[in-house]
Amino acid sequence: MSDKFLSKIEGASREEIREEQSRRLRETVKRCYENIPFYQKKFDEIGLKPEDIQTIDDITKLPFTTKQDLRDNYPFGLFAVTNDELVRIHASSGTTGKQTVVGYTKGDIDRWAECAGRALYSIGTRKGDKVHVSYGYGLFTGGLGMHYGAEYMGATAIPASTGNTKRQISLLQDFEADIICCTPSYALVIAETMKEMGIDPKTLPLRAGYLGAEPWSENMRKEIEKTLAIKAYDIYGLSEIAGPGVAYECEAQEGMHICEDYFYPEIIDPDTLEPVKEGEYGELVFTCIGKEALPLLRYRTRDISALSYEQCSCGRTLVKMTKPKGRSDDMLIIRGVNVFPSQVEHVILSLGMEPNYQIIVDRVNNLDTMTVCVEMSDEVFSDSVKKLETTERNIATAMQSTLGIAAKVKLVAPRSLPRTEGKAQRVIDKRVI
Ligand code: DLL
Repeated sequence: MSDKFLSKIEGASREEIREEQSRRLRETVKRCYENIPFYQKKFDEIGLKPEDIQTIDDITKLPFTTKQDLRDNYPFGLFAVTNDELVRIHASSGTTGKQTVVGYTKGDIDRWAECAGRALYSIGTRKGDKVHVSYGYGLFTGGLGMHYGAEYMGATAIPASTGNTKRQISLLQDFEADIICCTPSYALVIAETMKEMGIDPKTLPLRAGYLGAEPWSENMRKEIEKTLAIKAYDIYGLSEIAGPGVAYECEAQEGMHICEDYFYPEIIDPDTLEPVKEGEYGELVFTCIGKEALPLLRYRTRDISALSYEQCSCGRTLVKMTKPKGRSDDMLIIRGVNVFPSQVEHVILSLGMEPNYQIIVDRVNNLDTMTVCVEMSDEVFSDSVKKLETTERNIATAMQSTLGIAAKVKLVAPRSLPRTEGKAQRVIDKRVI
């Protein structure tokens, strides 16, 4: 370990990084071809042999992988190892019956912990510091990801998990945490609750927050820094690739450094699938070049971002990505849970309702809210008020169990929702982030 960075590679020359990437890509491609029938079939279809991949520049010859491929191979079909080598499983939040399941070997967990550890180190966390982790612990990668990262780099992890904000604040006071890890929206809830409790955030030793798992703006950063009296840093990740720590903002805050020795990034045009020029926005694609259990090739994240290879003033040479500025699909992130409008539709239709609905997402008191307006048929419309209330409740219950988050359901009059000639506007996102 150097003093400046947690891992030497963070400051290595571009040639050294490329060499390491090429070596790991060759290994990964071989591993995929030999152990994952899905990839073997894809390679054979396009006449690609593992030996055709020699350097990192050959990566564009490889096929893409999508979330649908993970779903189609649910739960373990894309794993390159047998179950006895797995030490952990996570799953993505809020999907229907078939979730996106990800697995890790012991080595995968170590490398992921290293990435989350690099992140914490880069914002000045050191041995002796306490890291209060308020991301959810569970199938979601946020809690355990940052927990292992803190332990890996020698700090003290406080596994607070989510919920019970007043208790979280007492813990922050009593244990004197230095760093908090949570979603940006939850950071604001904590700030607001502190105010209600009459606690001045400046009286706490808390100095920084590692905030991510959902999109947030520069304005939100300012608001958090002011109301919580901390420095707010961005951290990015996705379960398919590892979890938090795939990319992280350092103290210089000039973009998020990607752990590109483990997760090789590309930016493509989501329509043509061709790479775009450096600095241009497009869809972020990752190839896991240091994963044993789930080494995904050219995984389409759907996040829209841009890359910069300009050296950072912190001295790190690792490529940087901009804050994701949207998605190339219709996935919504509501209170940290991934929600697809198609899931809402599935619930509504499965309960015999009409396929006319609208999802209204808003942010009230810094927390995301979701209201689903469902149009009634003439028949349902003539039901008694009591029966309509029961129908609303039934839809809400089904929604909660399918999506994993609560949604308010409002039955609306027949033919009252707007109709369009083209694509229906299913989602109205009123959040200003
Ligand atoms: O959200 C992992 C994570 C946990 C990242 C804690 C950071 C902190 P998933 O639930 O699989 O994993 O969701 C991944 O969330 O594709 C992005 O669309 C979005 N996302 C994650 N981090 C950021 C961020 C975790 N910093 C999806 N800014 C990703 C904007 C983010 N969007």
